[in-house]
Amino acid sequence: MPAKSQDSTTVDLNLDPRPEVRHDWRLEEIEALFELPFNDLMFRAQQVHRAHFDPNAVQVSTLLSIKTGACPEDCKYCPQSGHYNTGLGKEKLLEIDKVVEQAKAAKEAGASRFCMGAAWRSPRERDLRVVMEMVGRVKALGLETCMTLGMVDSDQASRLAEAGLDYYNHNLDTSPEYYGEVITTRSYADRLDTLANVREAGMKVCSGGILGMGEAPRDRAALLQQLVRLQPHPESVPINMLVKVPGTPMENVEDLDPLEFIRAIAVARILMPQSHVRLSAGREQMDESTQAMAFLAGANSIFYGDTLLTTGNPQIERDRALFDKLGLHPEQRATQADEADTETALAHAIQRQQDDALFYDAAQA
Ligand code: SAM
Ligand code: DTB
Ligand code: SF4
Repeated sequence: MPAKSQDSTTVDLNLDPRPEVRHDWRLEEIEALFELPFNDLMFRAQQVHRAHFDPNAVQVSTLLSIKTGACPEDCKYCPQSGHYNTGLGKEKLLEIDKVVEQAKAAKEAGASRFCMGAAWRSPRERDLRVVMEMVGRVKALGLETCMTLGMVDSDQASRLAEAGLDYYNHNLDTSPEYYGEVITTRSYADRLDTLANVREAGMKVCSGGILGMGEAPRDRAALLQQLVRLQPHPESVPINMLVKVPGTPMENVEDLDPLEFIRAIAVARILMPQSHVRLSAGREQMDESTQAMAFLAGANSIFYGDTLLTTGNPQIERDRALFDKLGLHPEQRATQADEADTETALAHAIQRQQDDALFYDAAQA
């Protein structure tokens, strides 16, 4: 629990809101931010937020599970792990046309980014070819593209980048110290390797974690410290509140105080001033005031649409009403560079279709 007796007059609230972007935050410094009086922490987070972003703009992404269930990994939070019985069926990789249809609907509903997730340890060669084509087709709609497919090596990352993938999501999930309590089938170092491969390939990095998995306050600070060490900081930092799914080992874990969750968002905002911090999974279970506080703490991105990957998310109408109440608006992405990107993606998609047609003709001959 933060020290409630701290005299807020001792906290310097006139700090430069645009301090140098740092990667060397010490754990004690991060813990000290967590322990600030709540109002001081929120004030600082707002200062930093306003120095870098339109405070009323929220980036809007829509998620789609393109391959659901029967994952070989044992992540204790995850409804899609094949190790637990969560009643989720195993599905094949969705057809490209179906994915494009969903992406179009997401765009029409107001999303600027389309995130495609697969329950894989890492993509296999034949799947990679398919998802590369998906990227081109979705990007050609004028959407930013994001994928989360598990671990990728440098060759896979380069090919995804070449296909036009803008963002790759791979979460660190928790602190290095708590990690072993959550996942045993892939290591923290594996995750850092994937993030390095994504960065080296030139894609934008989306990486964050899950809170409310029974971790200690120090683990939340240590997770943020790991994220902040990445150079550059991840462009997108999803902060998920655990969605407790029956059948997973974490279904009965104790609730995290929502104020502790808000504190983590505020600290993430201060540590990574130029990143989009996403108020990610768990909004369905949050009241409007908690979500409003998360935006006040500097969250400026959400998942939008009735489902996340396999669990519920607020209905679109509810989110529209919340945005109206709070005077928020979706962040626009249209820049000339983006439009040029879209045209290139269209050209790549057409080229790949032609290549594939040749490939199949040759194989059938
Ligand atoms: N299989 C890939 C992987 O793990 O890299 C991609 C999909 S995985 C479902 C993406 C992320 O969703 C996980 O890293 C985790 O942070 C988040 N997630 C999964 N189940 C969750 C839950 N029950 N509550 C909150 N976040 C969850
Ligand atoms: C992230 O950090 N959260 C999203 C996305 N990245 C892929 C996933 C949340 C999944 C919640 C559980 C489910 O719907 O299956
Ligand atoms: Fe598989 Fe990803 Fe779920 Fe872990 S989080 S079990 S890797 S789908």
